[in-house]
Amino acid sequence: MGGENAVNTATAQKPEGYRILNAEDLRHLIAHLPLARQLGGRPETWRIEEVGDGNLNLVFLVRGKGSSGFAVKQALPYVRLVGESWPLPLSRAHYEHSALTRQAKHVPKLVPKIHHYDEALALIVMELLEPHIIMRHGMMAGTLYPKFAEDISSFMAATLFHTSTLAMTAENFKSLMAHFAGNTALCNITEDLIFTEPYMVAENNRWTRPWLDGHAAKIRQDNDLKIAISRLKLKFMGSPQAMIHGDLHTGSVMLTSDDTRIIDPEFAFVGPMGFDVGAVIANLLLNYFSQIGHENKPGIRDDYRQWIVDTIEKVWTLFHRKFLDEWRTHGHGDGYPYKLFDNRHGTLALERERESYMGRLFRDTLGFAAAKMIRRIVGLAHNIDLEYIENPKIRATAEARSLMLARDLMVNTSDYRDITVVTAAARRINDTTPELTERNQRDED
Ligand code: SR1
Ligand code: MG
Repeated sequence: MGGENAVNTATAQKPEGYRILNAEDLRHLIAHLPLARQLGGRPETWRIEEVGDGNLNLVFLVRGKGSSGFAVKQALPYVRLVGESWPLPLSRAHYEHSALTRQAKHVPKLVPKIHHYDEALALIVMELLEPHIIMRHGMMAGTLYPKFAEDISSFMAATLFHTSTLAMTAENFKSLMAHFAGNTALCNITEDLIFTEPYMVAENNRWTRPWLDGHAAKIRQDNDLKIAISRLKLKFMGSPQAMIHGDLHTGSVMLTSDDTRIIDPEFAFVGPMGFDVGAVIANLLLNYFSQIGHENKPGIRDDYRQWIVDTIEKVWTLFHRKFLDEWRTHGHGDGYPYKLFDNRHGTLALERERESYMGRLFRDTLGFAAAKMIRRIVGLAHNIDLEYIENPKIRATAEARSLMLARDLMVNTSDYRDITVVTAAARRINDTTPELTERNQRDED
């Protein structure tokens, strides 16, 4: 797992002055910062708790007088999910801070405000998002988010377009690439956990046993799938299109019914745009298939399933429209030089090319979405949408259906002409694939 490199980089990048904070250390630290005034009251009265449930970091909530408060994120020098045996550079806080700052220039209302950054402690103090919750949790409870598709499509269209050469000069874009080029350890996690390990025997892999033993084995023997994932891996490593969030799943979204914030861009680097759009679609699809495990009566979540389907379709169609709008209005980057298309025929040709660009981006999106679905079922880090389904047979049924769609999306991508073909396939698989039984589980072996 990117072994020696990760260890060396982690050791080399641990800055002087770093220590892992506990609640009391943090109280002391904040008490000496000007932002302490915003909390009001004496430091002893602040309520501080560590609530991080992600795979990598510590997250503290600090509450002062009234509704005042902060969320404080500190990078640990290792992967929290695994422990100290897997070192990870603290520099990810630097990249996260940098990505948040850049995103805020384009979509200030869709990211958390930063109040303080301490490079040595790898610590970011942000606005406390309340009463927001992590989207994954809300979807597991069947909560509708009417603004989500609008907001996430605005976030992706603006952040991806404005950090690409469609909007930027070649010179500025190269500085951006250089800036994020050091985030190699985080990219390495993605390269291993998403694009490699689920397709081989690897210590990190796990799945719902014994139900999916046969499915996991099939994946490891499926050369068409292995070629397809390798092409996607090449694209991930070698397509610097824009500054991407890099981990845009529904655990990186905090929201209420009328406010959406995108958090946690520590995996940011200059990579393929479809990786972000695909992450959103993958996580909505996984949640769609997981609903069988969250409804207390068969069919009771049908309306919710319909909302997810509508949302998936809207995410793509709104993103498509907004990205093109940005391009038509602000397309002054070095990517498609305006002077080449400066007459009526040129304008028409450029407009056709824009549609063709979006077609390529759509296919990338589907491929990356499929990769993100498969890794959450047979790789190391799973989604609680599926993990929290207690009955393993039901969980495995939802997972098997997800794998079925993902495999087809990845291998037969060009059969999916538009997003409604994807949602129709999801619906068909969900409605017609029988639940796993002991017998068909054995048949898969
Ligand atoms: C070891 S880190 C596992 C996963 O957690 C993050 O959210 C990323 O998705 C990463 O792949
Ligand atoms: Mg995260």
